[in-house]
Amino acid sequence: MALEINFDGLIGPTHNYAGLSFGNVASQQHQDQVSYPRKAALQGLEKMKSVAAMGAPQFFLPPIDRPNFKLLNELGFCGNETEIIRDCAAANPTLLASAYSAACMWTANAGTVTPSIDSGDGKFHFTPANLSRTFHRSFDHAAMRKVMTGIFDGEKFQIHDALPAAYALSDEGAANHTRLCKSHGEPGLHLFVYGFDPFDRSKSMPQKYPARQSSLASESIARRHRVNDYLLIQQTPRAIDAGVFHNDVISVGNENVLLMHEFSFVDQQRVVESIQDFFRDKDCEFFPVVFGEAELPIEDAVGSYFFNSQIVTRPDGKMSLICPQEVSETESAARCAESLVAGPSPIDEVKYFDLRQSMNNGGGPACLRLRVAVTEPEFDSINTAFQLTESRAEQIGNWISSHYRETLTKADLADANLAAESSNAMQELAKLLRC
Ligand code: SUG
Repeated sequence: MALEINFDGLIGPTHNYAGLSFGNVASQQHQDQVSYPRKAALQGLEKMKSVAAMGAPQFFLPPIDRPNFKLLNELGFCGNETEIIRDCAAANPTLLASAYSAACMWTANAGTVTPSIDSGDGKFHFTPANLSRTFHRSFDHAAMRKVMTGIFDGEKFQIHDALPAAYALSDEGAANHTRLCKSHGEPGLHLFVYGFDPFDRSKSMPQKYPARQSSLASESIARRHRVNDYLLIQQTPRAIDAGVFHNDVISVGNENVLLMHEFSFVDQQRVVESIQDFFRDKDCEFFPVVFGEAELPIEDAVGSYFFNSQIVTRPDGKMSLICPQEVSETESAARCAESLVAGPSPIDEVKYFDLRQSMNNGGGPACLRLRVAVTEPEFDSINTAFQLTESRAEQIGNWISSHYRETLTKADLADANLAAESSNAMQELAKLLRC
């Protein structure tokens, strides 16, 4: 027996809109708008509670302490915390916003997981993503590794260091990786989707926005995790230029279902055939669902985040599509969701969630969760402090309500009280998780 756990990122108290992600249309569109950290965190919590109620084990990853004073020290700001914030706000407000970023909430970028059943050495592997293409996220991997080591403790879990932080190895984790399988406990086929190949200039590249995932990073992770069965697939430059900065903005899979746009992958027909071969060998029906540009224009896919829906297998074996509310508000995307439910795949219901605060920074339901398939003995050795039981959800809800500000503006980041409040909130969370 095996099961798939969702690890959602608990949205941190400094959630703000600083427009830091070039190529992420929502982040750019909401630059300098007022953010609502309390609402953001409660929206994320509601989604977690609903998924847990559907019978899928739900855990969470705590936010990383922000602002990142270590970074600011390294970049030459010194004195006490109030002075550091004051001086950085005066010298470079964008740098201060980067140090305050709550982007670790999108745990689909926390790293890449290989379940033990899919690894040549029989171990569970995790590599934190170096996120070296986005400055404000590029310092999270060490803290992420520490958190994961505390949760997955023991010989059967191999928690690696992030890949070296080089352009040629830039890695954005599970957002560019999909595991397909007959059921979560059966061996899987891993789709590693990259945006650029640092060693092959003949491959087409996006012209407008940066490609984030390197093929060398994807290939290296597959190798170090000893992944038995995988495909390396190039994302279309056209999609990246339309604002698809991660593969999970244009494709989503679960077990034997894969939803794609017609512009998801280079050489898409060959990709689908290779997946079909995998499922034929396993004697399992495969459901590839391709949405064409005519029924779902790529701008609508990006605007609604239809493909960033989360597919959850329920205990009865059927699947639910967890969609952002924006899908129901986008005619073409809403029609695609309806046609999916009416079609032959195991997806038989759609649930809409208001995740607007995260969505405004380019993070939908699937961005907020990292999928972790484990065997039952592995599950039994995971640190359950991070499991979202009903009582834990209540504690976390109260913690959010008493420690988070209602609103945050760019100017608020220069207020040293925010740093003190955030640090206090993190200490209270640590206490709560210890008891
Ligand atoms: O890396 N946004 C994140 C969104 C990540 C979404 N994750 C997945 N697709 N899996 C990013 O672009 C916005 C930060 C800002 O603008 O302040 C940001 O980092």
